[in-house]
Amino acid sequence: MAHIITETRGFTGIITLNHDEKRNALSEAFVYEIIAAFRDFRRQEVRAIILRARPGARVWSAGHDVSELPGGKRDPLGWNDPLRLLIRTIQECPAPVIGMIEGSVWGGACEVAMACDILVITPNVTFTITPAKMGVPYNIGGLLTLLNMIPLPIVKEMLFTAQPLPSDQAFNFGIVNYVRPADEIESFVENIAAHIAMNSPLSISVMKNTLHMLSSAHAVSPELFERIQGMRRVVYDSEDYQEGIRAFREKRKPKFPGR
Ligand code: KGA
Ligand code: KGA
Repeated sequence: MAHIITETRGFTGIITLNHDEKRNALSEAFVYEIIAAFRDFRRQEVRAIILRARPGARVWSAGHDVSELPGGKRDPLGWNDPLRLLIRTIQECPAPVIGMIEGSVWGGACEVAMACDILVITPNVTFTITPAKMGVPYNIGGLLTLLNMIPLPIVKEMLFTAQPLPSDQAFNFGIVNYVRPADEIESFVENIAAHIAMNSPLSISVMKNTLHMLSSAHAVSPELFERIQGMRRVVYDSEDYQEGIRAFREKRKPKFPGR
């Protein structure tokens, strides 16, 4: 059964995450559905895409499907992990993606939001970045997605405390473009999409692509890359990781030994 709803309005494609029972957790099957929708919209040459949850959703997305994270001794966020595929799909999509967000956003779903080109949120939105709650070493590209949107001291606080960042702070820090009440957000976002659709899609897609290439143009030497991967490996091989994943599955607070 499909867990997303897609719709085209003029030149705008709308993807509505519709798997409330699992709080829109990003399982492999769910992510593949979303990616297929992006592919269809590309074929239809839509000029803007709105990525949203159902009206009134309390959770926009609960992030990575934790039941699908490996038990240990393996990179939980490797190149072809569904979360990584989704992030690249959004970044490589020629049309701007507008994240229309209502409710709480967790873990990897924060990165999905930060991969969007424009963010419009309701006042009840919170962003909570959670790898430290699970002993997960977030991946390099993923940290860069966050860093490109969130000022360094703020992203550090979010990563280290894993506490929610409320909407007004997200707005004040320039992380989101607008905060709008739930009953206005839809027309507000569609209006932005309509403005985009009036402009040249060729000009826009090249500028989007170039901005992405420029903002990810960090030179990392092979040695530095291997060093970071080595540090990450210590974490996903650790007891902390095992305990984090186990605690999540057992719905209890983790007790991290720190090794
Ligand atoms: N992965 C897998 N299943 C999840 C899930 C997740 N991230 N979040 C929720 N679910 C399932 C949950 O197990 C339950 O299934 C159902 O969704 C409803 O959740 O009915 P079942 O089969 O038991 P729940 O908890 O009952 O709903 P709630 O009381 O409304 O609470 C909603 C929230 C979002 C607050 C709660 O579900 C929650 O805390 N979820 C986890 C949020 C989180 O920490 N996500 C981070 C995932 O990690 C991640 O993205 C990575 C890789 N990371 O951060 O590095
Ligand atoms: N280039 C050439 N001529 C221009 C011009 C421009 N950008 N803007 C105005 N003019 C001329 C216009 O053709 C007219 O000449 C005169 O200035 C008064 O303009 O009298 P003429 O010979 O017909 P107009 O439109 O009558 O004045 P106005 O009613 O007071 O309106 C002013 C604005 C600024 C609102 C209007 O002129 C306008 O929309 N201009 C274009 C603004 C714009 O879109 N600029 C972007 C240019 O592109 C650009 O910078 C690049 C490369 N880019 O963005 O990538």
